[in-house]
Amino acid sequence: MFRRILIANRGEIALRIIRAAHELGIEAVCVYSTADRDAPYLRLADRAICIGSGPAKDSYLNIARLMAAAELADVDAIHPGYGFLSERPDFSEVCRDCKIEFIGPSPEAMRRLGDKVEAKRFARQAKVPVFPGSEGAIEDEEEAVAVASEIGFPVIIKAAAGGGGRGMRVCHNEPALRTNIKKAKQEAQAAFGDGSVFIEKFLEHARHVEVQVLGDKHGHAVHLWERDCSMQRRHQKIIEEAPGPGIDRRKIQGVAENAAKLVKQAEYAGAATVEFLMDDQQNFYMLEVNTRVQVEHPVTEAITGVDIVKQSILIAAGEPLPFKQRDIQINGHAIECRVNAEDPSRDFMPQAGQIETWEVPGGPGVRVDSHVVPGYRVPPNYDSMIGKLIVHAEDREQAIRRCRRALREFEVGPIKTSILLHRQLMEDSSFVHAELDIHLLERLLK
Ligand code: MV4
Repeated sequence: MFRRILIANRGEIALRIIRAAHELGIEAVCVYSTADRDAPYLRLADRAICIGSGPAKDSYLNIARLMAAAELADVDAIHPGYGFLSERPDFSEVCRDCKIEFIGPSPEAMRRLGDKVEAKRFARQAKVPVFPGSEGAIEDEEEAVAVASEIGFPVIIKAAAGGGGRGMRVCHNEPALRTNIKKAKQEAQAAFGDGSVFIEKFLEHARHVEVQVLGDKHGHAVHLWERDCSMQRRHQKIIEEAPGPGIDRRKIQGVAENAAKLVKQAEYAGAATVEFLMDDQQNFYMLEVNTRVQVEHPVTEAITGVDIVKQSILIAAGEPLPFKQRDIQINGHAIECRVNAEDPSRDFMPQAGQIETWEVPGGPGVRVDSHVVPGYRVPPNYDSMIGKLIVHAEDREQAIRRCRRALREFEVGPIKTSILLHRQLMEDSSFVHAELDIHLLERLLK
């Protein structure tokens, strides 16, 4: 087992990883930028090392400085959290070269599943459903037109190296496809250093459903069921819940089991999320695989009782998964509300500055994951998420009631946050009736 790990991240996820490490009897070393120097969670770390200035490229994205800190602190492993370097195969590779365990997949497994064309190949092999479309990357305009005439319009062009909504173009007819294919390739080359693009059938109305998987280093993988993450704006999720409301359990069971098979066949060790769109007939189509722990992991922890962050550390240390698929049962319903330092009434303008009031809810079934305390200053350099409220109850209706209650208790000021919006969403009839769609939130905001 590891003696000491380094956390290559900040904020709530750094604190979440400190807590998991300490429960495992592992020392936690944090790194921080000068913008985070006064952050109180650093005092919970066994050691905190300054690695540079506020801009992420000079600190949390700077591999050389992170490796220097890891060497200085003599750690056995590095947890990347989410964002920053968490999905960079070159970082996983540098860790391996330095004989420091990367708490996440090998660079090879990360490359295999991080590339959307490759991931689709693994999906087909594992009988994970994908959208009809090109088998691999599209080489030229004629090939694109041929595939489109087979699957029919509308189609979507995606970058193999893209993700999270970057590098996509929807085409409704052949002339549009012809003009867009060249542009998409150039754009992908400029943005990701890889001009590979592929096309697939475009689905307009859908829900975003994702399956949590854990794979170990002994060839085992289990799924932890699904989350619905349809409540999003501009590819930023704002509410996530588990299990997916109204989803046929037999159907999702088959999809989730094959998602676990996909992860196993990719020889992937660590936490992974297989993302899907689900249409109104509850057909599933895989979008991509996220090769990291996700912001929304706590709703899955709530319904399964599995500590995903602890498991990710144990997997990296070479431990076999301590449970079988049949041990993973769903208990109740969980909802997560992301608390962002943003003003929803001003087009979600980021809010930096001092938080005076920070009164968090408590009581049965309420969890708040946050590094904020009264007097905390939100630095302007990073993303605006300052915490997460996670509620757990016996069913969705009770979870919504509990969520409303917790949101009433949650007071933050003077900076604006998404709490007021969450209070409104918990009363919205479409949300309450689980009439979910990836465009619902943007419709409600109009
Ligand atoms: C799609 C799609 C419709 N049809 N693919 C956006 C993020 C990236 N992971 C894939 N995305 C989409 N891919 C096909 N074939 C619609 C989206 C999409 C979306 C997906 C999930 C959550 C929110 C979304 C918002 C807009 C578009």
